[in-house]
Amino acid sequence: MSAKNMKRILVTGATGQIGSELTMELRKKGHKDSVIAAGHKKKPSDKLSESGPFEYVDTTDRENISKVVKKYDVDTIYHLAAVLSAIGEENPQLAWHVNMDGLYNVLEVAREHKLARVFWPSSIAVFGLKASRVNTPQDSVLIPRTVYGVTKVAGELLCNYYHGRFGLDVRSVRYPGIISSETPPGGGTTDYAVEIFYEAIRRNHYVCFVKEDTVLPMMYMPDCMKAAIDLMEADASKISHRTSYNVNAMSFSAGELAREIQKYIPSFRCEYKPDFRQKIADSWPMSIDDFVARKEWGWKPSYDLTSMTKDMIEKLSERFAKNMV
Ligand code: AKB
Repeated sequence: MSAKNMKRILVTGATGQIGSELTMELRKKGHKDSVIAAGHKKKPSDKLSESGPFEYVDTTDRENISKVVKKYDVDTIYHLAAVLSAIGEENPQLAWHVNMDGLYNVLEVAREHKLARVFWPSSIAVFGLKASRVNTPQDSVLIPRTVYGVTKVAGELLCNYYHGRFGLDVRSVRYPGIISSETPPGGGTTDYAVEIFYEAIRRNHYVCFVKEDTVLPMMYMPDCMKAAIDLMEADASKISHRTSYNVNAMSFSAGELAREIQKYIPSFRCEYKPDFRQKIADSWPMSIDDFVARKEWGWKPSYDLTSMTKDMIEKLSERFAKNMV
């Protein structure tokens, strides 16, 4: 790729669960200096700060985003900075401020500077009790119970508006719970599906905050990154949904996950003590129908419960052995 045509990408939320790995993946795919990682308060890992540019950016401050976009001549933003569902329920005002003002600022900066493309993740949290919980269709009733879900529905509509009104090429997927071994998630309802691996390896014991038979849709990090990158690289003519796409990978209960882990760590024991997050989980789909994403831009995940668990145990065990956790 010539230097002139090279994309200059800004990743907000780059110290978070998805951002930390997606930044490295994008750097691997292109010139490392053309992917600018942006975090807010958290110190970046050495890997992140040594492999390319890093900036502190508060996405609730539009001028702050604008400055970085100008400094690096950014033409693409992956806007991942967000407050997740459980923290959102503890502090709804913060969730609204960070999620809505942050997205609005990113869209405004993208409009003003005529950026080529924006990626913004929505979530299965857009669905509520009025949507069918099994194979939830792409076009369903969206009446979420959480403020996080409310910000995701409003965000989807705002993205769709910016596309229709200003021609901004904004793209989005509705992520399920994301499972990964590099950076733990912070403050989501699906966090148990990551914590369980850390505690199984560290202590052979985990107290799970949802019931054993709670089923939710999940996705492994390589597929999570693939969904974002494939959608961003798809020809614009293939994309008919400018709200957000359902993307499915796997669905399992907390008990099924514990039993899969026991195949590698037979002494592992999981207890179930549901807390306020159970109610959130019970309002979300158990599985989602992603027919539209598969048809329009060729979405196809690679990992299921078996292959994800094997890879997670291997990767995390290695990180524990090297004292990297
Ligand atoms: C959360 O649990 O809040 C997130 C999500 C499903 O969007 N992981």
